[in-house]
Amino acid sequence: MSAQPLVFQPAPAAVTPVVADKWPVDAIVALFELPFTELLYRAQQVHREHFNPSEVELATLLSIKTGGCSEDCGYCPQAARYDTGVVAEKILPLDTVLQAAREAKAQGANRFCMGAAWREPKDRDLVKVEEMVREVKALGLETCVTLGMLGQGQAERLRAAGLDYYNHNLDTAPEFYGDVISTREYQDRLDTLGRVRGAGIKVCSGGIVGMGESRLQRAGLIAQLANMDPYPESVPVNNLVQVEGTPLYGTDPIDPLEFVRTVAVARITMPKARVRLSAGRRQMGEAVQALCFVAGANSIFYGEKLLTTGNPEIDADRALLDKLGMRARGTAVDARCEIDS
Ligand code: SAM
Ligand code: DTB
Ligand code: SF4
Repeated sequence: MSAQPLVFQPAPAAVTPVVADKWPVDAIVALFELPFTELLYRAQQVHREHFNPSEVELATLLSIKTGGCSEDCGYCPQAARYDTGVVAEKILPLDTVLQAAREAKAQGANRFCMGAAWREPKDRDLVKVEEMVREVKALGLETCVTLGMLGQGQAERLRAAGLDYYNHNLDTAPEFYGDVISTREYQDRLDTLGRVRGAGIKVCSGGIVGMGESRLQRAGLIAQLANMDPYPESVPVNNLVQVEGTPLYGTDPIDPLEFVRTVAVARITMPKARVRLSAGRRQMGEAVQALCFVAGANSIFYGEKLLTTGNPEIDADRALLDKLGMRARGTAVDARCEIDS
């Protein structure tokens, strides 16, 4: 048998598999376009597969560093460049933070979220936040911080301090983002979320509606979140709190039923996430909040203040939950267990 001549074959080109998005934007728009009752029915079905529909998580916020921020987020009262009446303060001392966390726990909060008006934390600030995380966690509360963009190694430091969640919102769809913020890019936000995930911290990420975006852009925001692999464990849906002096003050508010639709679509596309009915509840009324719970919201900010603006009084929230026959997470005797994500 004659030897086969050696023929050099070019190495096959590296093939990068194209992974199709789990939730294409048009599929999300189609959900938004369902008849309202059909959409809420589907959302409630998905919700009941993974959660007890009568149970709600209570997350208390504290601004640990208020105002004087260098960024230009068009919604934010804490940006130094807007005249909103918010006075810049230094980072709070540890004992003030711990006092607030003890009070939150006494009021029945599950999670304590600490927010700072920074573009990104400096390393010397992070040392103080690490201490806060350790001590708040030791009180038996879940911990969350939102400090802006994280640099190399910072997420790992927070994780080592015991941090459970990092909040960093995408805020809106990529194509509307530039209308709202110019001092950092959408990709910067995605990079920070990648660092948080990479460090083993649970991701809390959502956005704001009612900033003048279109329905397509609301669907675009949800597509960004729902197509992350894995999607965030916590998804805050904020309704813009309009603050005089910010560029977005005076924007036409979103139709309340469109807000409810947004919550329902978040629930359907991210079935195991905690969907938080976040900022804007004070302006919302009880009936719209009740619809949001039917649509699958199962977390709220709890306590009379968000970061710088108002939130419903604790007594009003207790009365609302009572009226709806709902209970705080962890307090129900017969609570069906959450299915871990
Ligand atoms: N400075 C950090 C950052 O921007 O990532 C953390 C604090 S910042 C105040 C956290 C989030 O609060 C923002 O990303 C935005 O989604 C939300 N937020 C700020 N002002 C708001 C407003 N007026 N209405 C609704 N949500 C708001
Ligand atoms: C989130 O999604 N909403 C919260 C929290 N994460 C940090 C902040 C809402 C801020 C509302 C305006 C204010 O009170 O300053
Ligand atoms: Fe600064 Fe955060 Fe407000 Fe933007 S949202 S201005 S980064 S505090």
